[in-house]
Amino acid sequence: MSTEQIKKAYEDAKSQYAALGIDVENAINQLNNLSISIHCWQSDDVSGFENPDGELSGGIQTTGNYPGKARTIDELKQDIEQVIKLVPGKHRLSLHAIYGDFGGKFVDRDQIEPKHFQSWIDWAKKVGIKLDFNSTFFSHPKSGNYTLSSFDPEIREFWKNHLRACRRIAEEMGRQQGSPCVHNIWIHDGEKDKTVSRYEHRKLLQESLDEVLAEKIDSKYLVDCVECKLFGIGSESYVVGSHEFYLGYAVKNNMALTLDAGHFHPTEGIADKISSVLLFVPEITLHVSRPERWDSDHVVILDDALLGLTQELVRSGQMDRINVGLDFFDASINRIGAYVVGIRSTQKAMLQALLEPTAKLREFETQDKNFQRMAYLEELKAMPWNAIYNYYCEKQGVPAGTGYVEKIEAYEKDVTSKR
Ligand code: RNT
Ligand code: ZN
Repeated sequence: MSTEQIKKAYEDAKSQYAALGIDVENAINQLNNLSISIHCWQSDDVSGFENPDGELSGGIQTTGNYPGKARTIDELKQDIEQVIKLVPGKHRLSLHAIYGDFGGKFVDRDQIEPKHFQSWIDWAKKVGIKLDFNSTFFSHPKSGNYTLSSFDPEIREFWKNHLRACRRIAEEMGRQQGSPCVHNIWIHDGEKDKTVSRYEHRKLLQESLDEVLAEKIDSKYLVDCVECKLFGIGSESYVVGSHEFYLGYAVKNNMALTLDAGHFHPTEGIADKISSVLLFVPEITLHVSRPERWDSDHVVILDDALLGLTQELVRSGQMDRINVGLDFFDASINRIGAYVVGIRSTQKAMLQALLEPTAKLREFETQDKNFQRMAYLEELKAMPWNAIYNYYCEKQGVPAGTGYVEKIEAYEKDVTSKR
């Protein structure tokens, strides 16, 4: 696509949207304000740098063995730098605790400190992105079925210390970058089969969290979130940190809740949860993901679930209380390609939602004109939103259309295929 073609298609699309009363430039500006928190773990199949050859546990699994995964911090940084060249806008990077710069030494999870992440903080400043953080409870000898909710007080203590350490690291990131670091807490605690002590473990989880979160940290620097889940591999029957548990916990403690698109019943989406949850918690963090029949963490594509979600985000009018993060990992295809498609599809869904004549639709709704509402929603699907996205890419100096494919092929030839 030439610049001319992009411009022409944009002007045409702009006038079509203007006829519906939509200000396209305003939509582009709002899309440009959306900083997506890019998860670091698509680059290396969730291995991290604590023990890169160790086994993944906690129910997290990657399938595929596509060549070229990042093996070092430098390779990961290089990959992320490549990704951000191929997507418009300014984004964030979400690190897990196992991605620290441990200088080739083994540093146990209860011993990690801000200094192990200083090189990340410096790099992020250099490339102009902000960081988010995740404590890592999985893939460790002390994380069997239970961590913070274990009956064993020593195991609980170890993980409480990990959580304390992670909060301090995230706080330091937030302080140095001048933007709160979103710290996500996800634990895999649970069991494969019918569990009898459900209340007891949940009570322990509540106590562990209460104890650690009692250390108050300024929300200028740190936003803690808790992520719920219905089931995982190896925890099919019982997950301690269920939706009810964390929704209750977040509401009671006035803290942020993380909703992962793959963490509910297979036919249950997260879109309709947004407008309820926002009434009761100060912030929501999203893990935008694509469950294919289960919490499979497929690469995000522009599907109905994603569009339904972004529509609810935009319609809520509360974007300043919503952190949009990604959570997928596919080891079977080019990993840079996976990132770029996932990010761009999230943006495209967001843009479509921003290009909706919501006021008009609400007017139909209040007048009981439900056929009219349906007709507009149907027609909107085929509006030329992609011409607006291409124009946005062009303006930002990143490839429009399929232009990123050849860039990724070139990067594969020059970089990842040589790993
Ligand atoms: C697992 C959760 C969690 C992880 C990441 C790696 O089911 O979704 O968010 O995917 O922390
Ligand atoms: Zn998640």
